[in-house]
Amino acid sequence: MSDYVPPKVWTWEQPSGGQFANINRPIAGPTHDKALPVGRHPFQLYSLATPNGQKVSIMFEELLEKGHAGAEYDAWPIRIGEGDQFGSGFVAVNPNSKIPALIDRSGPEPVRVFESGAILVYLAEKFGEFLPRSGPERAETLSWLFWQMGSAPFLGGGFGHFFAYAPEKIEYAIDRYAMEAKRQFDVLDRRLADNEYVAGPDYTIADIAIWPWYGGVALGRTYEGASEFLAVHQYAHVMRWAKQIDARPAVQRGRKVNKLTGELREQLHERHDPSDFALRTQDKLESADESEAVKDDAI
Ligand SMILES: N[C@@H](CCC(=O)N[C@@H](CS)C(=O)NCC(=O)O)C(=O)O
Repeated sequence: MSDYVPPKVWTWEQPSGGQFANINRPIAGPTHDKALPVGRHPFQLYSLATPNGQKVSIMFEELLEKGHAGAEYDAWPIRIGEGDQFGSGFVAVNPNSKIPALIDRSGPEPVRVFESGAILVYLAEKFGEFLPRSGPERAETLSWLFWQMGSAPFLGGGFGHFFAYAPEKIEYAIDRYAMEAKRQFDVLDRRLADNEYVAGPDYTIADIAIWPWYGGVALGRTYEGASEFLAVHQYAHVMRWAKQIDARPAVQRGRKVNKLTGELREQLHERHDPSDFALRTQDKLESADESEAVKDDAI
């Protein structure tokens, strides 16, 4: 038991400890001037291959897979461990200083979109894909999309943080969030018992949002030891769905975009063209930096 007694007023006196403490601040806004790079496509994505970042690169790759050439995009890595999210250019696109953030330059004025859920809806509406246009199917898809937005912070910021990243293992916190994470897996499992995809018979932006988080844990890719600790094999329908989505070519490409860590053949630091996925030349592999300070798998 800790003997910590909270003071009357909290002050920011020391780093909190734990992984990622260096990027946590109690204030918003830019810390430095830095313009964002701009490529040749209408869509400019500023991101990193965390679960939140993967959602958008998977969405772009799925749109391209469906033949929407207008969905070509440039994807630039935002090194959140080095504070890129606090640069003036990035804050102008997302005042919340978190990846992913998007600029659509296809119209007369650039349009900024931040928050992964908002970006998925924006792209789904623009291309008429992965989100039913009306009726109960649309309501169901949006319900699960917003379920992810409200639930995943308990899986990531709660369970993942205290299980994997906190400076000490606190039983109370791990118990509290393991309980909630398992409850959420059960919610998904019951839904997927009767439905091929989360929103029903069709693959939608709800799957695209939920899979990087819950599929990542189910497939043992996120938070080392978590899949065993949470006994994810109990959720047979989630496992079936996670593997099914993992096999999609667009998902396999999208996971690599802006990935700075892990196996070199899984990394694509910048994406500007479909051929970038094939261009894993020896030069690129040799110049890739394996010693990135921040893991980009899940924060
Ligand atoms: N609700 C946001 C969450 C985005 C988010 O938490 N991004 C993290 C990486 S996964 C980030 O940029 N963290 C940097 C920071 O907190 O400074 C979304 O869905 O887009």
